[in-house]
Amino acid sequence: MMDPLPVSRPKWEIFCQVVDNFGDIGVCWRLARDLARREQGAVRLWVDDWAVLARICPAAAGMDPAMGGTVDGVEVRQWTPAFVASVPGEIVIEAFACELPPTQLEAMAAQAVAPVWINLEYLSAEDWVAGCHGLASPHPRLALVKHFFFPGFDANTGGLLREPELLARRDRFVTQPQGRAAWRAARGLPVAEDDGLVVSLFAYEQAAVRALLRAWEQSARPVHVLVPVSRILPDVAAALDCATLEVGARIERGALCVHVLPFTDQDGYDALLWACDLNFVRGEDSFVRAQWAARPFVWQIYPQADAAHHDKLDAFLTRYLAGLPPAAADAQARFWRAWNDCADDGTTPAAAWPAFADALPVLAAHARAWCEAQAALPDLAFRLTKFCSHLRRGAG
Ligand code: TRH
Repeated sequence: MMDPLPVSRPKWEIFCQVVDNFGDIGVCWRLARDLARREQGAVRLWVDDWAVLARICPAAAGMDPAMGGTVDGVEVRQWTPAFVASVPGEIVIEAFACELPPTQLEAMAAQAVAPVWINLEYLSAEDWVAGCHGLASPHPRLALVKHFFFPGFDANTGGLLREPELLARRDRFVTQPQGRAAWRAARGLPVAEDDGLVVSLFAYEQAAVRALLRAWEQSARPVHVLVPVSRILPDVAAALDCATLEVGARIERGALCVHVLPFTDQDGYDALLWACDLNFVRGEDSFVRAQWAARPFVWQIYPQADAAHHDKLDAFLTRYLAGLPPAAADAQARFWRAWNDCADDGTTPAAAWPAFADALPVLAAHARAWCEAQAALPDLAFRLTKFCSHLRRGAG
C-alpha cells in the first residue's frame, strides 16, 4: 500500500484525462509502461477516471483509487478535483492538452530547476505536424516553458509508440505453434489462412455494419468476425436480430460466423491483432497497434464536430498508400472512406467490400513493408527521452 500523497520525486510524471472512450488513457498507459520498462527512471501516471484505467489495466481494479499502487513498474494515481501537488516529476507530461492543476504548476515553478514540461499531442499524419513538433510556449505568469511533442510518421516528428521487444514478440507469436495457431484453434477458428478470413472488429457505433455483415454472410469463403466488447456490439447484435450479444456468443449466418470476445488488457489485444487476417481499429492507440501487427487494417477515425477528421484520414491514406498499385490503393481508400462515412459518391462499406477483399493479398504485403519502414525509425519513447534530455541540459 502506498501513501495517500506521493512523496518521492519521479523522473516522469504523466497527467491524463479521459475525454471519451479509452484513447487518452490507452496511449498514456502504454507510454508509461514503455518508459518504466526501459528503466529510464521512476514513472508516475495520474488518471482522472479509475474505472477506465481498470478496464485497460485489470490490476487497477483491485486497488483503492485513493491510495493508488504500482503496476508494471508504473506508479498509478487517481487525479481528483481535490488534487494536491507534491514533488513534481523532473519531466511533467500533460497528455493531449489536459490542463495541469494550478497547484502542480506552482509546485513546478517553485523547483530550483524547473521540470521539463511536455504537452503530448494527438497523432496525425498531416504535413503541418513536423513544423509544430518541439515548439515552445512560455507560461504567461510562471517561469515555466511548455514544449509540444507531436507523434508522427516521419523523422521530423515524435514518432510512434513501439516497445523495443514488440516486433520480436509478434514474430514469435505468429511463427510458433503455441502462438497464433493455438490461439485460433482454441477459439474454433481456421488455423490455415486459406480456410477462411479472420477479422477483428473494434469500432464506434456503425449502422453500416448491417449491410457489411450481410455481404460477409453471402461471401464465397467463410468469414469469422471477432468482436471484442465495444461500442459497435449493439449494432452487430441488431444486424443479427439478437436482443443482446454476450461474451462467448457465436452466431452463424451463411458464410459468416460472429464471435463475441471479452475486452482484454492491452497485451491480449495485441495478440488478437496478430491472430487476425484483417483488423478494424479506431481512435489512436489501436490504430497504431494495427500497424505493428503488419496486417491489412481499416481505421475508424475519432469523429470531430467540424469534420477535421476527414483531413486527418486523407493525410494518413496519402502517406500509407504511396507506392501501392493504383487498384489496391483505390480499393483501400474507397473502403476506408465508406467505413468513415465520408465517401464522395456515398459508397457504402458493403459496396466497397468486394474490391477491398480482392486487394487483401496486395495490401497484406504492403502492411508488412509499411511496418518495416516505420520500425526503421526511432520510436516515440526513445525520441521523447532524447528530446527531454536535450531540454534538461539546456536548463541545467
Ligand atoms: O478509445 P479510443 O476510441 O480512443 C480515442 C482516440 O485516442 C482519439 O484520438 C481520442 O480523441 C478519443 O479517444 C477521445 O480508441 P483507441 O485509441 O484505440 O483506444 C482503445 C484502447 O483500448 C487501446 O489502448 C487498445 C485497448 N484495448 C484493449 O486493451 N483491450 C481490448 O480488448 C480492446 C478491444 C482494446
